[in-house]
Amino acid sequence: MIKTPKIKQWSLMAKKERVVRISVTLPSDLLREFDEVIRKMGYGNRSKAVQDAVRLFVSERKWLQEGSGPQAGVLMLLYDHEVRGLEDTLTDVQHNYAHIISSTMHIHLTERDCLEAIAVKGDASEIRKLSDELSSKRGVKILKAMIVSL
Ligand code: NI
Repeated sequence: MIKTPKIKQWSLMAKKERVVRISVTLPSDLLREFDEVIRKMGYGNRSKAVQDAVRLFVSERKWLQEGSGPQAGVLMLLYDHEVRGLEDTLTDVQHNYAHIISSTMHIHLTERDCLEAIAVKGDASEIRKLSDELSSKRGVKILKAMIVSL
């Protein structure tokens, strides 16, 4: 049997998969906003936009549920560097996970806010542990993850 990488199988499947019609109830304001956004993006029809939105949602949340296996991506962290000891703590945590962190980019956003983009590659459970440790620190305002399974 020829083994193709998972990511390729997935994109092929997305193209060939049979489609199913569903009916969804939405608040009218949300639908209006959705239509406005997709119109500006140049979508010709709602179905394609909904498919893309669902796909994005699935890939964004799925990594959190996968117990193990290789993953890669970026953790984006927004924090207040004036919270005492936070910067040192975040650095310490990252040193503990040096085996899965390829690089970190630090951006001084405002007087107080710092943005860090942490590139990660490693086992799902390790990435999740790192993400949880970072986001639970006082002074960390947002942690967003963009992770794909390999
Ligand atoms: Ni900074």
